[in-house]
Amino acid sequence: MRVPVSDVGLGDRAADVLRGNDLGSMTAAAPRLYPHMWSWDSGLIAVGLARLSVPRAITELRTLLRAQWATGMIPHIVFSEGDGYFPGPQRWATESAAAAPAAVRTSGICQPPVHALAVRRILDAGRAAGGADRAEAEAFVRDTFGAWLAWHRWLATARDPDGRGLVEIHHGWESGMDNSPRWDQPYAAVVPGDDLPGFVRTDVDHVGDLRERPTDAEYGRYLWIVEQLRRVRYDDDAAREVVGFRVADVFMSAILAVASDELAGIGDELGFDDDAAELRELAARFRAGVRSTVSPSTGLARDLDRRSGRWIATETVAGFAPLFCGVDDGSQRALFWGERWCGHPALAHPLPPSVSPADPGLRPRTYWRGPVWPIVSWLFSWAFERQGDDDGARRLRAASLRQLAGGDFGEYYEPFTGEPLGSLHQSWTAAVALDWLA
Ligand code: 9YW
Repeated sequence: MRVPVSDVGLGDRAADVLRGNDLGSMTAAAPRLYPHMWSWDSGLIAVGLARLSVPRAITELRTLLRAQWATGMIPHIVFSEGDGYFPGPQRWATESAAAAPAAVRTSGICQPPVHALAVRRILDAGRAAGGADRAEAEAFVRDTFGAWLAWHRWLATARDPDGRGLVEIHHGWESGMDNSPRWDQPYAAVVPGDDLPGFVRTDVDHVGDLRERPTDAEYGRYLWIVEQLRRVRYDDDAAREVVGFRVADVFMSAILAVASDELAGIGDELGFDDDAAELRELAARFRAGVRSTVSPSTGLARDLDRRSGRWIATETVAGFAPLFCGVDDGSQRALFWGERWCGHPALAHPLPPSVSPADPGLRPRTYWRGPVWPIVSWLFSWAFERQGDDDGARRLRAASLRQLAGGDFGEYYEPFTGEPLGSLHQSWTAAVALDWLA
């Protein structure tokens, strides 16, 4: 039987995980499975680090920004010197891209823009601590505001060229929810060419139960898209023409909306009035985009396959994008806590699984096809708190801390048994625990 550690012990163990995965100026996403920096992980890791050391949290985000592309894109992986992860820098070959940074090796796609949430947390933590932390946090925010703004502008232009208020993604990896059933329909149209270079996966060496990971067929499609992007040297305009996967991602759009509000608030404080106004317009545009996707029959938001023009109506946690970004009329909140979701009687903890527990297609051990991801629970608890729903935030926090009480900091959890799965000692899981415990 798993012996729960006390909340105090849990905080110490979470801090140990972040220290153990610290590579100096970046934190590996996980000890063996993911030996590099991932973009949205680093945002959430910085939220946790801000509870331990404001300067270390700042270092994390400065490292990420050193990898920013000239276009404004923040790449989804910043490679460390470590190896053992595939696809690594040789496969991505982003040195051929005109916009890629010269001194840092990166992937050529992006991930959800959660970073402004961390910037706000760092500023608040610095101010609360006072002294040198305050000075450093304020200088950091002033120095980097333009870089975060450029990132949001890139998403709002290169990835929403028609101004619909929906961020277009070119790879399931960009959503952060890699093999979610959301992407099955668009991936079905991705047929790897005969000239796809061969590959040997390394993820399967680090996860004991292969059912937890995507299949080889899924990996073939993932790598075919990398190949398509590599062949056009990651040029934004050319990519839209050639890439086999173009989907308006409703959850990423909701993240861009709330993050733009956070950045607008910081812009106000810095006296950057025009930038703040631009960010608020952007937030309003993406909120309207999110609202426009809601299915009248299920009440859930949908992604839009831009290549086929078809809606993607899967019953996944991403369907709560309107609730997350504050454009819900109350019906999504009821659905979220109801029997098809957190209130499902078979769940080990009342937390949102990646797929509805009432959906017979849920696969309880397979990655984004069923397990509960603590960072997703954290994002909703963050949003609820921001919306003034303290009770909702408290319920997610309490249930998540019970889920994490074993101190393993799993990458994801079996929804019905509560077993930790994937990589243990996952950095962002430890980071959100620290934030919940603060
Ligand atoms: C992979 C690092 C990343 C996350 C993603 C998650 C997984 C990497 O791990 O993808 O190779 O499977 O899906 O959201 O950023 O934690």
